[in-house]
Amino acid sequence: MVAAVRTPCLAASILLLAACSKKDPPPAPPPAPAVDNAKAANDKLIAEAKQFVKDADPKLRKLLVDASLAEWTNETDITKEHEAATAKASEIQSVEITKMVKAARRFDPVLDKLDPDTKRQLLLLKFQAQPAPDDAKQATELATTAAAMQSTYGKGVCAVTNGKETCQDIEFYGKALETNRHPAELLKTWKTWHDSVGHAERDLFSKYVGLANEGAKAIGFANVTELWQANYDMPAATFAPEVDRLWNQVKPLYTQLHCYARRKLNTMYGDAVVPKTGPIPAHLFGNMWAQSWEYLYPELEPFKGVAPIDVTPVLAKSYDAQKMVRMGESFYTSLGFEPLPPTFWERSLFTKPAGKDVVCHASAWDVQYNDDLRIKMCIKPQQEDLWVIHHELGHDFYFQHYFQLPILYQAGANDGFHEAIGDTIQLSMTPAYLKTKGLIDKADKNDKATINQQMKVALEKVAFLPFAVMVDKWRWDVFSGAVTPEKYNQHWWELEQQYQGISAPEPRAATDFDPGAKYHVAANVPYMRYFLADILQFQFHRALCKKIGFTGPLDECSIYGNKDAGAAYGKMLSLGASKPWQDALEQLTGQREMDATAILEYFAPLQKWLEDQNKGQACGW
Ligand code: X8Z
Ligand code: ZN
Repeated sequence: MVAAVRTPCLAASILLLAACSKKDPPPAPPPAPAVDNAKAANDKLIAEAKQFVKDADPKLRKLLVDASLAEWTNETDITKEHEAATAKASEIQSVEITKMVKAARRFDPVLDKLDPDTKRQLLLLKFQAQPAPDDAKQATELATTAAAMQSTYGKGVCAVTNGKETCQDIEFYGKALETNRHPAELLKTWKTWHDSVGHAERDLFSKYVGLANEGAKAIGFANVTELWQANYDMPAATFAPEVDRLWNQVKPLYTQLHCYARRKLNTMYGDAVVPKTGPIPAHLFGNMWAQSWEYLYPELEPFKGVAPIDVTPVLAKSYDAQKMVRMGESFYTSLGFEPLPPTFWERSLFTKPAGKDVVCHASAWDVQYNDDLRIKMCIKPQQEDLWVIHHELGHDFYFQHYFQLPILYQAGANDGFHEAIGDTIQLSMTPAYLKTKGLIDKADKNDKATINQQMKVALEKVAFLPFAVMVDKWRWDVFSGAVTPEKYNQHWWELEQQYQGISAPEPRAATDFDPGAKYHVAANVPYMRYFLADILQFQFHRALCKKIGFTGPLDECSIYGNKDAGAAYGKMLSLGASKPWQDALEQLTGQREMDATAILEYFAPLQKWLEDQNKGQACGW
C-alpha cells in the first residue's frame, strides 16, 4: 500500500485506486475509514510539502551562492580556469535544482490545499535556474557552452600577436560609435563587432538552444520559450498577447520619433545613406544595437541654444567612478533607504582592471544572497554611465530590501520590476535635481526647454521600446523551433525591421549571427524584462509622484529627498517575489495591470510636438 502512494491514479484521487488495479478488487472497505485514509494521506503530503520547502532553502542557498561566486570570479577576470569553474558550479546548480523540481512533483495533487507560502515557493522553484537535461553528458555540455558564450562576448574582438592574445571589448567598439558621424567608419566598427563577436557566438548558440530546450522539457515545459513565458503569474499563453497589447499602446509614439529621426538623418547624410522612406540603417544611431539613440541628441535637438542637459563636462572634470557611485547611493539614502554596506565599496568592480579581460556589461549582485551587494561596471565619467549606475543601484537596493526573505522569494515581483527600480529613480533626475547637485548650471523652465529635455529622455526610453520587444520575440521563435538555424539571422533582421523600422547596414549572410553581438543573447539573459521595465517605471513614477502630492507634469516631478515616497517604494521592494506581481503593483499604484498610459502621459508634450514636425510626412516604414 505504501508503494502505491506514488502511482498516478492515487495521485489523482485515492478513492479511484480500485479502478486502477488490474487484479480483482479486494472487498470494498467500509466507506468511513477510506475517507479517513485519504484525508490522512493528504495531510501527510501537505506536511511533507511544507517540510520540503523548508529543507530546500539552505540547499538552494548553497547552490546559488556557489554558482554566483564562481561567476563573479570569471566575469571580473576571464581565464580558462575561471570559466571552467563557472561551468562546473552552474552545472551542479542546474542538475541539483532540476532534481528538486522533479522531486516536488509529488506534491502536485495537494497543491491547491497548501498554504499560500508553500505553494508559491514550489511554483518559484521551477524558475531558479536553467534546468538541466536528463542526460548527464548534455547537462555538462549545456553548462560549458553557456560559460563559453559569456566569456567569448566578454573578451570581445581578439587577435594573437607573438603568441599572445589581446582583445578589445564592447567598451572600445561602443565608444567608437558614439560621436563619429562618418558612415563608412561607423560601418567598419559595426561590422568588426558583429562579424567577429556575433559570428563567434553562432555555433555555440545553436548548440545551446537544443540543450536548453532539453532542460526545459525535463521539468515539464514544451521548450525554453514556454518556460520563460510561464514566469509571470499568469498563464504562459497569455503573456505574449499582453506584451503585444502594451507595444500597441506605445507604437504611435515610437513611430513619430522614428519619423523625425529619419528626416534629420536623411538631411544629414543624404538619400544614399538614409532614404526618405523605409527603415533606417542600424549603424548610425551612436549605439551598437540602435537600442538607445541618446548620442544623436546634438543632431536631433529640437531647439538650439536652450539649456541642453549634458552632465558629462562636469563629470569629466571633477568626478571619478567612486564619486559617481556615491552620488547614486545618496539618491537612495535621501529616500530613507539604508546606505550600501561597507563590503559594497570593498568588493565591487568600478573600473576595468589593467591586463585582465572582464565582462564590462554592467550588472548588480548580491553574490551571497545575504546583503553582499556589489556592482560590476567599467565606469567612464559620462552621463550615460551615471544613469546606468542609478539603474544598477536599483537592483542592489531591491536586494537590500528582501535579502532576509526565504531564498525563493529573493527576486523581483517579476523580472521587469527588478529592471524598473533604478530606472524609476532616473525619471526623478530632472534638470532641477541635476542643478541642485551642481551637475548643470541652469535648469530653464519653458516650453522649449521641456521639449528638449523630453527629447533627451525619449532618445533613451522611447527609442528603446521596440528593440526591447524584438530581442525575445526572436528568441521565443528560436526556442520554440518556429525558426531554424539557417534562418536565425534573417529572422533577426525581419524583426528589427518590423518593430524598430531599422535595417542591416549592408546585406547579411545566413552564416552571420548578429543576435550574438548583443550581450543578453550571449549571456542567456531574458530580455522582455526591459520592455516591461520601460512601461512599469513610468507607472511607478506616476504613483510615487501622486503619493507625494505632486500635481504638475510628470517630467517635472522628482521624489529626491522624499521619505514618504521612499517608504511606499521600500514597502513594495520588501515583498520580493513573495506575492504575485499584480499584488505588488496594486500596493504601489492601485492598478493590477501593466499600463502604458503613464509613459504616454509623460511624453504627451513631445508626442504633440513630433506630430506637428512630422505633418505631411509618410511616417512608418
Ligand atoms: O543590461 C542592462 C543593464 C544591466 S541589467 C545595464 N540594460 C539593458 C541593455 O543594456 O541592453 C539596461 C537597459 C537595457
Ligand atoms: Zn538591470
